[in-house]
Amino acid sequence: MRFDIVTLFPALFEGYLGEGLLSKAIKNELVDIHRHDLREFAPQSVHRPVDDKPFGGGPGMLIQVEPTVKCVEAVEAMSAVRARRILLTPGGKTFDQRMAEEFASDQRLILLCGRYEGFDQRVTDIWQPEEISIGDFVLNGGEVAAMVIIEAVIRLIPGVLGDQQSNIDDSFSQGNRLLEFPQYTRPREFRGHTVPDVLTGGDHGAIAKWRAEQSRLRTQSRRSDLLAENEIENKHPNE
Ligand code: 6GU
Repeated sequence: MRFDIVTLFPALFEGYLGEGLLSKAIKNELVDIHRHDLREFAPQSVHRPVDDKPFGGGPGMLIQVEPTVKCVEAVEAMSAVRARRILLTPGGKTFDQRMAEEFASDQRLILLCGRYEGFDQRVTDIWQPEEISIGDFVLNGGEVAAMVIIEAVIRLIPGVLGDQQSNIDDSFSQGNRLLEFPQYTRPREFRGHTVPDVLTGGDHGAIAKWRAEQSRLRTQSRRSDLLAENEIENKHPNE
């Protein structure tokens, strides 16, 4: 799978791409990540500006339509593979595991990262990307959000994780839209805190039942919105 990241700060991704699961996936040619500096499409003046003040007034600066559209069009033409177009903005649709699963089945994603107060509206009107946010808070730019999306997506590409089962057990993954149950490893006792007996008893039926119960309890107390969602989804059409 190919990712094209369009950003004013390509160096922000350096450490990120060089470590852990992601660098292994790149080495094994499961993912191919290209970074593109939006500023290379700015006018050939000394400072190469890509931003300007908003018409109508207001705080901050906007990234201009011309360098952005020229950049994403050039990036698109770098490969014959059709790309899903994503613009990262706090005003977008909230990213979730379902979207990660959908993106993981694509061959190519272009991630356009905003800075400042965002892009001129005509970037969206002309290029027609999907606008995506990673949650209800404001970041300085879309770069960290792009990393979040890349990380959530590459974990779903076959061969990237050591143990594919962990994808299925993880909170929010396919077949389990509830939170994960608590887990323990050695020692059995630390500062008077012990491992629940059921986990060391060897009764696998009882363990599965306990874990399902714990998932439900945890979800009920922390994220009751997920329980409501699951009930709607699992309902038989005649019910
Ligand atoms: Cl995608 N960008 C910015 N700047 N802030 C965000 C975001 C994106 N998602 C949540 N907050």
